[in-house]
Amino acid sequence: MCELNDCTTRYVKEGDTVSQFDSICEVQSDKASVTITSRYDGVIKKLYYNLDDIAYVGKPLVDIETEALKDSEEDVVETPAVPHDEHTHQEIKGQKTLATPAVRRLAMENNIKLSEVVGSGKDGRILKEDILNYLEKQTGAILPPSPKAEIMPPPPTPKDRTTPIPISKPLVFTGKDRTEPIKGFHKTMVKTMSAALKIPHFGYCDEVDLTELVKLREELKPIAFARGVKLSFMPFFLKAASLGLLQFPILNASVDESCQNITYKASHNIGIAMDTEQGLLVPNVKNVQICSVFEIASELNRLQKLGSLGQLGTTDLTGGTFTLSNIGSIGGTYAKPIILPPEVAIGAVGSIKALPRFNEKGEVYKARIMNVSWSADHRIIDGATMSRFSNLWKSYLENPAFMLLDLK
Ligand code: CAO
Repeated sequence: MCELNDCTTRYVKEGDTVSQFDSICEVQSDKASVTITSRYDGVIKKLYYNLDDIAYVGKPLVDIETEALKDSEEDVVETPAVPHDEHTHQEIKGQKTLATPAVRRLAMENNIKLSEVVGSGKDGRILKEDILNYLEKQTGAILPPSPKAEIMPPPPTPKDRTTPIPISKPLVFTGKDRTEPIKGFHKTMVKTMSAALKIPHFGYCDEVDLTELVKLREELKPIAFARGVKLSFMPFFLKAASLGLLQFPILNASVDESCQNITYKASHNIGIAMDTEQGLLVPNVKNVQICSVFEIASELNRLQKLGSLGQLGTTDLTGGTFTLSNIGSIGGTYAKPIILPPEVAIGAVGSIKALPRFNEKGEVYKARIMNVSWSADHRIIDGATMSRFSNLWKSYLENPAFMLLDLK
């Protein structure tokens, strides 16, 4: 069967002049998204697809009339299979030009060749500022800030998220049903979740008192921030899970289709369910067992930034061995998480809420309570194991100092 890619952004229209390596469009498969660049200098004669159309791999994408072929025929750029690697790289005369699609768009809108701009970002990445500086030098013009700014605003707090969500498109009641194809990353969700249906899920829930962790994070947050990293609760949840997985390796395992063999994974590549504009994505933090809480936070920041830009690559999205889902950053108390095969366990946490609880002396205090819901593959994991793992995870989070004893 032919692979399909969805056209998600188009940078050119018919009649536009393009140079080699100029961006033509972005396409997205169920694995990754990629910017397609022109192989020729010439004029766009025909576009074969509209935005959101499905482009077929190997079929024409655009016709480009080149100088050499002006009086004969046009060259064709075909839809490539989306590669499974980083997709913000572009080869120019043996050199790589690094820039996000938003920066490429800005350059294109101002007729600037990326190859002429010196990038001030990491590894020579071209930033929005570099384009603006270049333009200022060329024309003396200062561009107003683009609505699709490169610097992302801070992510919304849960409070913001629970306020009514503005509707970008006015809802027009047509009275007619609407059918649309399932595309891009949603196709992955269909495949993964259909496969997950074959797994007999065992569910287990508990509540965790995060009063101490809330205090600790308040202390550490400004320190991490001063070192350029936003410290949420997730890095602690991941580290505590990894310490637990060292004691219960069956939860960080995979089982073959016929259930004959279990493979215990050496790495704790912990996936994080991420709510992005493209839908649910689950990138993973690699080797959590050898990372500090700060390193996990830094990696999570990187994944969140890429997720918000729609730029998560295949390396980040594959190889997970265990998953945590923080649905509580949006809302809710309980969940029924679905295992991502070939993994065998997943946890979902709800919102941290201020609730009355009793201390050891029987006095009521204001506790910070979060619920956790685990699902485990009951073919190879029994309820007692799940419960013991959960108790250990919970004890690390309720008494963060315990973690110190086991941190390497
Ligand atoms: N309860 C209360 N506050 C929470 C919280 C929770 N469960 N989770 C996060 N917060 C707080 C954070 O601490 C942070 O607060 P500060 O601004 O004071 O630092 C703020 O909310 C924003 O956090 P965040 O969401 O940016 O970061 P995170 O590391 O906590 O979560 C991520 C990252 C990717 C898990 C989250 O953004 C997300 O996408 N969650 C949705 C997951 C999802 O869709 N799950 C369903 C999967 S099945 O379809």
